[in-house]
Amino acid sequence: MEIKFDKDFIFGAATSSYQIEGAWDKDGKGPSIWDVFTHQKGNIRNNDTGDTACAHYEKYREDIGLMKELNLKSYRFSINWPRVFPQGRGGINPKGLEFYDNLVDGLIAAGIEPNITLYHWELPQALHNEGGWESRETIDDFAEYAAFMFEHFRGRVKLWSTFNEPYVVANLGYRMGIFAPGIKDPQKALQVSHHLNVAHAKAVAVFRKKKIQGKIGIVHCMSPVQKMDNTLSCAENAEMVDGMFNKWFLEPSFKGSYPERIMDVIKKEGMELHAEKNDMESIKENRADWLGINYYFRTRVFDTPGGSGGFDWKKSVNIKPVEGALYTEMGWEVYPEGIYEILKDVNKNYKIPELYIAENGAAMKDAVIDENGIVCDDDRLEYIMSHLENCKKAIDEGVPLKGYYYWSLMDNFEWAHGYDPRFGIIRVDYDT
Ligand code: GCO
Repeated sequence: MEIKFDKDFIFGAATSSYQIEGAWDKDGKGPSIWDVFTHQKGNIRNNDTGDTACAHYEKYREDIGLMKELNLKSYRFSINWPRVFPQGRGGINPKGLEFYDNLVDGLIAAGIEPNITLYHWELPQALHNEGGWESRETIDDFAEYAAFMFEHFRGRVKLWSTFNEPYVVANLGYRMGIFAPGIKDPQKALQVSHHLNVAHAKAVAVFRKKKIQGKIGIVHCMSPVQKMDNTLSCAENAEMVDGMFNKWFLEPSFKGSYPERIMDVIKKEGMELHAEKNDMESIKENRADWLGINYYFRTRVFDTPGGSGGFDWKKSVNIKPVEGALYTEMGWEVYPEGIYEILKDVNKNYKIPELYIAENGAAMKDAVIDENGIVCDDDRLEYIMSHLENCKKAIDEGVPLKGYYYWSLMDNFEWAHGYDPRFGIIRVDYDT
C-alpha cells in the first residue's frame, strides 16, 4: 500500500525524559516526583523504575544515529525539569543543561527537527514539597522555567509544547492516584487541572512576549466518544467522558469557559473550582499555535445501571470487547478509523491552525526475533499504515494535519506498567 503525503509533512517519533533517559541522580540532577513515586514499592509493575531506563543520557549520540537511520524528520522529546533546575527554580545544573544542548545540536546536525515538550510529568520533587500543582506558586515556577528554555534554545528549537496530557497529570496523578504524585482527591485533581490551564497560558504569554521564532503548542490525549446504547444514562456518561477527556482543556482555550455540564456535576458533587479574576481571560487570550493529539483508542460508552453521569463514567466505558478487533499489549482496541474521527471532531469544534498527531503507536508482543536480533514487526507496520491511511483521509478533507509522531522511538518505561509493554520501533535490550 502506498500513501502520499506532502513533502513537508513531518514524520517523527516521540519519547519522554523519564521514560528513556535514566541517570536519575547523575551529574547534579534533582529528583522528580516520578523518581520518588517509582522508588515507593508497589506503585509500579515489577517495582520497575526509571533509574536507568534506556540510558539515553549516556547513549543519546548513538540514539540520534538510529533516528537518522530511520530517516526521521523530527523528534519529539521532553526536558527533565529537575535535571536543569534541581530545586525547580533558582540554581541551574550546568551538566544537565549541557546534555540538552548536546542533544539539540546533535539533532540539528543530523537534520532532525527538535520538538520539545516542557512538561511530560517531571515535576521537581522540591516544588512538590511546597505544594506542587496544587499551589499557584508552581504556575510561576513553570513560567520561569519555560522562559529560560525558550531563550536558551532561541533560534535552534522552533517547535515547543507546554504540557503533555494535562488530563493524565490531573486525573491519574491527583484523582486516581495511580501516577505520581499518587494522590486520590477529586477536588485537588479539579484545582490542579485549572492550574495547568493557567500555567499553559502563562508560558504561551512568555513565548509571545519574547517573540520566539517558532510555534508553541500543547499536547492532549484524545479519543472519539461513541454511544453504544440509546438510554439517558448512556448519553449522560458519554457527555461526561467527552467533556473530561476531550473538552476540559480545549474549551477554556478556544471558547473561554469550562464545559457547562461538567461544571454542573462538579457543583452537584460539592466541589468547587477556584479561579482568580483574570484566569479565564488569560487562558483564552494565550492559546496555542498548534495542538498535538495523542490518539490510541476510541471510547465506547455503554448504559450501566450504576452509572450516575458523574465522575464514575469509567464504569461505562469500553466494558464490552469488540468482536474480531485486535487488542494491543495495553489492552487497547486497534481502531484506526478513530484517528480520522478525532481529527475531524477537533477540526469541526475548534479552529486550530495546525494539528499534529503527537503520539500514536502500539505495544505489540514483539515475540519473534530473528538471529540478527531483528523483531518481526509486521503487526506494528500494519498498525502504522492503517493509522496513516486515516490521517491522509482527514488531510484530504481539509484537516490541517502537519505531522505524525510515532509513539515511541524506542521501547521504554511505560509508567505504572513498567517495562513490559514494548511500543518502540527500536527494540531495547534492557540487559545491556
Ligand atoms: C501517554 C504518554 C506516554 C505513554 C504512551 C503510552 O500518552 O500516556 O504521553 O508517555 O507512554 O501514551 O501509554
